[in-house]
Amino acid sequence: MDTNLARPQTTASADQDDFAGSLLDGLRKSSKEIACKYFYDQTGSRLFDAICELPEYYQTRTETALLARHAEEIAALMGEDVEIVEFGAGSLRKVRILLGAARSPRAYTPMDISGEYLCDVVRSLAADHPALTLRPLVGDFTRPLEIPVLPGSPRRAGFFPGSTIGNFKPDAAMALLRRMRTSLNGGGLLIGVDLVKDPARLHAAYNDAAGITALFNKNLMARANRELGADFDLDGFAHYAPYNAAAHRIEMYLVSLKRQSVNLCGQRFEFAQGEPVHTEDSHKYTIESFRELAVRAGLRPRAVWTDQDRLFSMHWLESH
Ligand code: AVI
Repeated sequence: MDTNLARPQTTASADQDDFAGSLLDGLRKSSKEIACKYFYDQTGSRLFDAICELPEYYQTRTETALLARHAEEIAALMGEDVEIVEFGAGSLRKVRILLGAARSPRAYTPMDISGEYLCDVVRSLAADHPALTLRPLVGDFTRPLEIPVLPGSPRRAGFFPGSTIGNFKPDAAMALLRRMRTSLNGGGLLIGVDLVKDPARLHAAYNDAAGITALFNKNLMARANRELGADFDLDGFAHYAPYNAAAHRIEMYLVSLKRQSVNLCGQRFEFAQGEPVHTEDSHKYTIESFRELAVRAGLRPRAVWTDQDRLFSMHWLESH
C-alpha cells in the first residue's frame, strides 16, 4: 500500500447498510420504490461514470469547467491547511482540479459507499499526489457522519459536487446540509447544484440516446439478481424518467411492461402491467431557492459561480 494512503476505514453505518432489507421494505409499499443510493455498486458506479461522459448529460462537463475556471478563487476561500472531505466521492476526477489549486491541504478524505470502487480510484490518486495524506472512508454520508478527527482537528472544506444534493427531497436535503455543517469544524462547503431550465434539456439528460441511463436504472434490479438471487426479468421493465415541472424534479421509474411476479429473499412480489417502481428523484433549484435552503440549514452563502447558460451552479457556503 502507498505510504500516503491510509487503509480504507469503514464507518459503522456502512456495516449496517442493508440492501435486502431496504429492497423488501420498498417493494412492500403500495407505491413500490427502490432507494437510489443502491445504484452505486461497482457496476453502477461505472455506469454513472459513463453517464457523466454522455453528450446529453451537461452537468459533469459544466461543473468541471466551473471548477477549473474558479479553482484559485475557491482555494483562497478554503484557506490553508484544511482537510478536504468529499461526500460520495465517485471517480475523484473533479477533486483533482481542487487539489491542484488547494493551499497546502492537510489531508484529503474521500467518503463513498462503494468500497471496491473507492479503493481503485484512490490508489491512482495516491500515485499522482505522493505528498498528500489520503484517508479513504467507506461509508454512507446519508447517515450520521462520523469522520475520524486528524491531530490538531483542522478546519474542513466539504466537497459535494455533482448535484447529488438534488437526489434528496428538499427537507432531507436540508437535514443533510445541517449534518454536513456540524462536521466541518468551522470550515465551508463547496457544493454543485443543477439548475431549473428548459424541460426538454432536462428530459434529454435522463433519457439519453445510447440508453446508458436506462442500464443504470435497471442495475438496481440486476444488482438484486446478482447479490440476492432475485429473478427480475430486466426486459420486463422499462426505464421512464419524466420531468415534473411543478415539483422542479426529474422522477425516475422502472415500469413493469407486463403482469409478472418476482422472487426475492423467499418472498414473491406481484407487478401489474404498467406498475411503476420509483427509483430516483433529481431536484433542480434556482440559485436563490438553493441559497434559501442553505440558510435554513444554518449555512452562510458566500460565493456562487454559474456558467453562461445558467445550466449549473457551484456554491461556497460557510459553517460559522
Ligand atoms: C448522482 N446524481 C446527481 C445523478 C442525477 O443527475 O441525479 C444521478 C443520475 N441519475 C440518472 N442520471 C444520473
